[in-house]
Amino acid sequence: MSNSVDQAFTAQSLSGVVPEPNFSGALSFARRRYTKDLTEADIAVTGIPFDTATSNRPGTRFGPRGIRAASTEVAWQRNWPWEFDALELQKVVDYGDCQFDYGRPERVPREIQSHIESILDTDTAVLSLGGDHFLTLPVLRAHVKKHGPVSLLHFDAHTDTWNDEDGRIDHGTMFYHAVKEGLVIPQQSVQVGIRTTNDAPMGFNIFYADWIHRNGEDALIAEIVRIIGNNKTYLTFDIDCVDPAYAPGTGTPVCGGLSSPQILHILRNLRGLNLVGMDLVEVSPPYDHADITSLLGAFIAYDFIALYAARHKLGETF
Ligand SMILES: [Mn+2]
Repeated sequence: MSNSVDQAFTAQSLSGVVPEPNFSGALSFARRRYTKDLTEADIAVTGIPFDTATSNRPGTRFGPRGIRAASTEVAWQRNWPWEFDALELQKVVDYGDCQFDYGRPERVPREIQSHIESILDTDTAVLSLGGDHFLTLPVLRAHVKKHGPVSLLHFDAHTDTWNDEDGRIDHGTMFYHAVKEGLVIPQQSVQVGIRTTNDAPMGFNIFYADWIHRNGEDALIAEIVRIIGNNKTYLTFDIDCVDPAYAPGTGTPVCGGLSSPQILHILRNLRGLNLVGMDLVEVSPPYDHADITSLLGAFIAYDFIALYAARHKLGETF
C-alpha cells in the first residue's frame, strides 16, 4: 500500500485517495489539498468558525477544526457503501476558513456572504462547516444570488423560524428571514427531525422526529422526493437533528432525535438530489465525548460530497 504524509499541502493531484496514517499529518478536510486557487476545483470545503449567535452552549467555533481532525476516518479509502469514489470523481479542496472580526459582530453576516460569493464566483460549489447555524443565512444569500430561490432541505431539532423583525444575529431565526427575503420556496422545502414547538412554521413542510420514528426513513425519503423533486436544493444540516445520545457535542441538544444509522440511511438514499450547496453546522467539540459528534459530522459531510457527485458527475436524478 503506497503511503503519504501531509497531503494537506503535499498532494500533487486534487482528486483521488492516497492512504495516510489517520493519527498523523497536517489536518485538512478528508486529506484534501489546501488551496485558494479554485480554477480546477468542483467543491470547496470551508470552515466558518462563528459561534456567538448561539442561544445556549457555545463552542462551535471549534467545529471546523474538530471535523477536519475526525475526517481522517473518511479519507483513507473509497467510503462504504458508495460504489464510486466521490473524491476521485470530483476535485474537492479545503479552502481554509472564513475570516471575520469577532469584535465587530454586526459585520460578520456581510463577511460570511462575501467569503462564499468569492468561491461561487469561480463556479465552485461550497460545503461550509460551522460554526453555529446562523451562518446559513448569509451563506444562503450568496447561493441565491447565483442560483435564484431554492428548495431547502433542512435537518434540525428546531425549525429556526422564530419571528424576528429586528434582524438579530441569532441561530434560531434564519429561516424566518429566508422566507421573508424570498431565498427559499417553503412549499417546496422540507424540515426533518423537528421536536420543538414553534407556532409560526412559515409554510415549510415539517416532518417531526416522532413522525419519522413511526413511519420510517423510507417514507420520509419518498416525501422528500415528492416535495423537492429536481428543484435546485440547498442542504443545511444542524447536527442537533441527531439525538444527543449520538451527537452530544452541540449547543442546544433535544432528546428524541434520529439516530446516526437513520441519518446515514436517509442521506444515502437521496441520490439524485439537485444540490447547489450544503452546510453542516452546530458541531461543538468542547461538549463532545470521544469525538463522536465530530466523527458523525465528518461522515455526513462525506456523504454530501458523494450525493453531489451522484447528481453532477453521474447524472442521477429523481
Ligand atoms: Mn438549527
